[in-house]
Amino acid sequence: SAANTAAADPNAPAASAAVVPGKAKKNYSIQFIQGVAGDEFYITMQCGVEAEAAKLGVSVKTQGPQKFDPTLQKPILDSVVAAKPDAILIAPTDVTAMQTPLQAAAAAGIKVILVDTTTKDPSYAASAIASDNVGGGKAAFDAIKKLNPDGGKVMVMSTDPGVSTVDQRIQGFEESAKADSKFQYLPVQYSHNDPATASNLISSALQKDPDIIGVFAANLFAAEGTATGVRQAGKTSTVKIVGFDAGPNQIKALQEGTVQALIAQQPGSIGQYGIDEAVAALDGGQIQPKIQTGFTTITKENLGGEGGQAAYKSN
Ligand code: T6T
Repeated sequence: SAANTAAADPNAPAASAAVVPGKAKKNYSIQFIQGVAGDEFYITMQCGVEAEAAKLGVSVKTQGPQKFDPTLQKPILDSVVAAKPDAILIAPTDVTAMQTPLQAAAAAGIKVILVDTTTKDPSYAASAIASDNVGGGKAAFDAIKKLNPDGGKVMVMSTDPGVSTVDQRIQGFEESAKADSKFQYLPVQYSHNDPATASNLISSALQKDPDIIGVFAANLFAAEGTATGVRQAGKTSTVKIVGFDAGPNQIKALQEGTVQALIAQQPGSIGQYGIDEAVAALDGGQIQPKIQTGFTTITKENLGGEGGQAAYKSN
């Protein structure tokens, strides 16, 4: 299965997810709700969603909140549920706040497929598809260790507590860092998915601890802001940054040397499998309740090969 492949070799491409029907039995209406609009990770996922929907002959619409924020995502979900689509693909923005609204959507007879993030108790969902985020956090630590084998102070720049994906990445990174006596793990900073906030937070952190040797930036916007802050502090040569995600700005930062490694997810595949599972659930076919997709560690060295192919689309 995809899960086994990812566990055995994080660099292996995710195996094909589902028993994929050639065509859906009906032209179902499916709604995709992103974690946030305008994020290249979810834009790439949308491409996967739309391509698979066209292949299987179902209709899909996409929308997302202006910020990665449950108070903005919940009203979108509520209006989508009121329109009664056959299925909803959603990346919930908070493990707690989105739990009850999603349970209500499933109780209304709509098939719910979780893509990327999850909630506390996802038992209402027909299927959940996500990266190996704990594994990705561990891979981020391995990348920092490779760049700085002598160890030192490391910290994580996250978005918000309660976002399942980034919390799992932190968990993986923290476990690895604490297991290695050469490294000192500093408290996580929360930048609210805002690059300017991440930039300010890393500037202050570097004033307090000028000997930080590595930062794991747990998503695209955290990485963007961290790179800016480290560059403005003139610390690019001593502070190694490993970012999660591979949007166009992250690839540029890697090329310019302001970021040293990226953990690239497979958002297109997550979207594709999301549609497969929605159609399987609606057709009464064979569902895979849990699918784990892989990731690739990209550095300047492998950017032209497999790494380059892992980059996200910007539109
Ligand atoms: O890292 C992705 C996604 O996996 C995460 O849940 C939220 O942030 C991103 O969308 C990147 O901005």
